Parts: sequence; structure tokens; C-alpha cells
Amino acid sequence: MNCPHTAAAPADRGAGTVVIDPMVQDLDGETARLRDAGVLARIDLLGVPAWTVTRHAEARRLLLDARLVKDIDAWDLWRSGAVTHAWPLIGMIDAGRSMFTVDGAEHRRLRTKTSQALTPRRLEAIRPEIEKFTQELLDALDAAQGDDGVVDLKAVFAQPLPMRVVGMLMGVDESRHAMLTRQYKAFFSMLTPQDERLALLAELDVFYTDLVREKTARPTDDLTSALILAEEGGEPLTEEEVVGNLKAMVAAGHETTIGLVLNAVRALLAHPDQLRKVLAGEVGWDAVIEETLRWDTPTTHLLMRFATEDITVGDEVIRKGEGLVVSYRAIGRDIEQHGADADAFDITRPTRNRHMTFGHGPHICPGAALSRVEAGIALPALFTRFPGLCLAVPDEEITRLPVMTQNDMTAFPVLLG
Ligand code: STR
Repeated sequence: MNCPHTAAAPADRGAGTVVIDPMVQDLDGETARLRDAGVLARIDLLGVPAWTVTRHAEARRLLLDARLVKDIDAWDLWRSGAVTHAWPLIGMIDAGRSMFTVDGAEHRRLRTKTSQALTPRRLEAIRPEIEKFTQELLDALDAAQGDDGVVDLKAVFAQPLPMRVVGMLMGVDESRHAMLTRQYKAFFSMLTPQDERLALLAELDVFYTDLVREKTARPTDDLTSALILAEEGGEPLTEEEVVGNLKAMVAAGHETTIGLVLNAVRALLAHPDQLRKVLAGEVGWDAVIEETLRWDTPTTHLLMRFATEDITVGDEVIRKGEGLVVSYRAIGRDIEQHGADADAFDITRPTRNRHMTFGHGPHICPGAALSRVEAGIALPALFTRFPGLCLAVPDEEITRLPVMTQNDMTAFPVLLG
């Protein structure tokens, strides 16, 4: 047991710094090590030190703490020049001015239109289109089977679906989807040389800026146009802000939903007893989605917030100017929140809806309802069309992409049955 009021022996302080593995060779082991390292753990991100919070209750408090900000200029390591654009993770933080990087009243100004467009009620209007995309991609799956019957569920289904949905929502033409998918794959991969990553981010900026200028000249019925025309409190968003929001939406809406859909399929195929209950209608798909969000979070670590004052968390202090990561995958496995069997996938778990995978506080994921709608359509449609769906390789052979912040796999070979 942890006794918060006894003087901590060195062992209670955690086993020192957890080095986050860019190759993601043992994600479950790393998640457990982080949890064991303490409520607040020291981590090393490719040589850059930071704190991370690994527990539900403390993360919830910290995500409401206005002394933590997204502004990179509040980071000592950045201001001193110790961290530069040569650091492979810099694009996760220095992502331009948007709702992702700004706090306070300005943040509300940047975010309102987007969150209003993504309410469950507004999303009902696009449900038929998501269903249509899903059916088309199920046909594509059928057609893509090789001679051996194997097809990559990621490449043919889980990856294109969220891109089509977010593309439709933001007004990104389908002819660009394949390119964007390639660019984001390279952006997130730690195998991409840093100069290439910076070059592709610059290309993306040009692409999004051109798109915003086109929509400014000829607004259409999409969220990008709505952001251009918005006047929150009488103050329109600048071009830079619209571009920032647009790229945040496409990056987030695309990458995270791939993880949600694939992780859910993988968990169900690894737990056939639970899949049976869902297919028999004993447990709903919403339960599968929530338990997947808790157990195998699409976002492993969220970078980063910076302390504008010293902040005490238990025995530790985040010093002014230091960086804090939120380790959502460890938080999902918090024993205090989910019980001693937190490491087990269990769609009947009473706490399955009490996860924090979409964050908390002002920056809580504005796309949460959209991702639930997407997964809520994709998963039942997939298993209805292919009830005999199974993995084409042993589960242990599924490899994760070398991505430090997102939980994504290289491929997901299946037999459609
Ligand atoms: C990717 C690069 C970019 O151009 C803009 C952004 C801002 C939003 C970020 C996105 C990033 C990376 C993935 C994030 C997303 C917000 C939600 C998503 C962090 C840095 C999650 O994984 C939760």
C-alpha cells in the first residue's frame, strides 16, 4: 500500500527515470513501469527530461490547474535553447497557434465553433455519410483479399475511414487523403529523419494555408468555412488560427480513431468470450468502445504542459518552467480508479465509462463524440458483414509503430472468414 503520510523510502519514490522507448517494443511493460514509478514519474523523451502523471485522480486535478499551460515559451528547456527543432518530438508541441496550444479566454475563442459543430446532436446529420463510407470500405476489404485470403484491416478499413470522415467535415478533397495519410505516418514515426519531418510539416502548412485561402474565397458547407466566417465575441479567427485548428482536427481526427477501431477489434479477437456476448446482444458496442478507450488508449502520452509556478503533487514538486506529460495509457490502468484487475480487458467492468482517455478540463477532446459515432458504426458493421473475422497471424506478431505518443500498429492482417 502507499502511505502518503510516512516519509517515503527511496523505493516509494519510484525507480528513477522511465526512458520512453521510441521503438515501442514493450508497451504493456512500459505502462506498468510508469505506474510503478509513482503518481508523478520522471521520464526521458529522447534525452529530454519531463514529468508525467500516471494516475486518474491526480491527472484530473492537474488538468484543471491553470498554473499549467500549453505555451511552449513557458518551458525552460525551450527558452534556454536546450530543446530545439532538432528534437524529434518538437512538432507535438510547437504546432502553431490553435485550440491545441492556447489557454484561457483565447482558447475559448479558438475552440467554441469546433466544439459546437461536434455535439452528438449535430453529428446525427452526418451519420448516414459515415455509414455509407463504412459500407464502401467493407466492400473494399472484401475485394482486397489476397490469394491466401489475408487482408490488412488497417490499410483498407481502419485508416481510410477516419480520414474520409474528418476530410468531409473539414472540406479536404478525397484526392488528398492518401497523401495526408502518408505524411502523418511519417510525421509520427520516430524512424523519419528530423529534417524530413520538418520539411513535411512545412509542406502541410502550405497545403492547409492554400485550403484556407480557397475556402475564404469560396466558402462551402464545412467546418473550415465555418471557422473562417466565425466571429466569436466579434473577433474573427486569423488565418493562422484557422490553419492551426484545421491541422489539429485532421491530425487528431485521423490518427486517434485508427487506434480506437483497431485496438477494439484486436481486444475482441483476443477475448472471444466477450466478442460472443457482444454478438449475442448481451452487451452493447458502447461498452466495447469505452473499455477499449480505457484499456488500450489511442494516445499513449500527451505532450505537453508547462508549470508557470511550482506545483506540489504528493511528495514531488513540478518546478516552474518544467514540462508535464499526461500518460493516458497508464491512467487507464489505474488500480485506484478501476480496481485490482485494471490490466484485464472486461467489457462488463462497472467503471468502464469512468476513464479519462479524452482528457479533462478546458482541452477535453472536442472530437470525443465523433470518434464514438465512428467506432459505433464501424465495429458492428465490420462484425455483421464478417462474423468469422479472425487474425491472420498470432496476436504476438502484431507490431506497434515506432511512435512515442500514439498507440498504433504497423498492420493488422486478418482473414475475413
Ligand atoms: C500533430 C501535428 C499538427 O500539425 C498539429 C497537432 C495538433 C493536435 C494534436 C496533433 C498535432 C497530434 C495528435 C494529438 C492532436 C490533438 C489530439 C491528438 C495530440 C500535434 C491526440 O493524440 C490526443
